[in-house]
Amino acid sequence: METAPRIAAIQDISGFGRCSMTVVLPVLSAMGSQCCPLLTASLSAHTAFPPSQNAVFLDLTAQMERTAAYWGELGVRFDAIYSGFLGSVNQVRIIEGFYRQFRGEGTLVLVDPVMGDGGRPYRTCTPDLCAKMGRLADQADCITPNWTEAALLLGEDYDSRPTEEEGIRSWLERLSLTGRRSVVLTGVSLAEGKVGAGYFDRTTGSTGFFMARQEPAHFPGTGDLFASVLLGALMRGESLPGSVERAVKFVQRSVAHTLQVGTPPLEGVQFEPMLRELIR
Ligand code: PXL
Repeated sequence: METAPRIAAIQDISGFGRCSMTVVLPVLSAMGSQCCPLLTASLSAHTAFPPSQNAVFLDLTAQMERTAAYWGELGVRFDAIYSGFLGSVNQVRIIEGFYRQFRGEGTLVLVDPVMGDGGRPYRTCTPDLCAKMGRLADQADCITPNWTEAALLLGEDYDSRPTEEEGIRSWLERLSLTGRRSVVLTGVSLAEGKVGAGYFDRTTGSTGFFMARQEPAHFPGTGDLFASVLLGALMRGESLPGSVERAVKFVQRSVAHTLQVGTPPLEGVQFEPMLRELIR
C-alpha cells in the first residue's frame, strides 16, 4: 500500500467563514494527502467580517516554533510545505527555519502569498509583512498569487496590471524569477465572461491559461480553495497544467453552486457537496 503524501499546512484557523485551514484540511484529505496543520493564528471568523471587541485573533507564533521542534524530535518528514495566511511578521523567520529543518530533496514548497484582494492589502497585512511575504515566496517552488498579490510581489501598481495575453505572460515570467519557480496567477480573464488562471511551469518553461465561466459574484476563501486543490492534484502526480485545470473547474463549480443556494458571500463557498468529485 502506498502511504499518503504528507503536507505541513501553515495557515490560520478561522471558526466562521470558510477559508484557510477549514478549506485546506478537507480538500487535501479528500484528495488523498495527509494534512498536518501548523497553525499561525486562531480567529473567531475571517477578517472580512465586521470588526468587534469580541472578535478573537490569537497569534500562535510562539507555538509554531515549539511545534516544529517537537515534530523534529518525532522525526516527521514532509512531501510538501504549504503556507498561506500568516498571523505576524515573525512567522516568516520561523517558516524559513521550518524549511531548513524539513525541506528535503523532493519536498515541494508552495507559498500562497496571502496578502490582499481587489487591489488592497488585508487589514492584518502590514507593509513589513508584505515585504517579508515576498522574501518567503522567493524560496518557493511554486506560488499562487492573485492580481493584488502579484502586483505587490513585483512592486507594480495594481491598476497597471496587464489585460492582454502577452502582458500577462510577461508578468508570469517575471514572477517565475527567471524560471526558478512555478507560478499560478488567479483571477485572470482574457475574454468577457471567462475567468481562470495563468501559469508558468518551471519544469517545461512554458506559460499557459485555463479558463472557466465567470460567475457574477466574489467570495472570500476561493484563493485557499484554489491553492488546496492545485496542491492536492500535484501531490497525486498530476502535471501543473492539469492541476491548474482541476483547481479552476472546482472553484467555478463551487461558486456556481453557492450562488444557486444563495448563502451570504462572507460565509464563503459551499464546496462540501463537491468534495466527492475530488476523490479518486
Ligand atoms: O482567504 C484568505 C484569508 C485567510 N485567513 C484569514 C483571512 C483571509 C482573508 O480575508 O481573513 C483569517
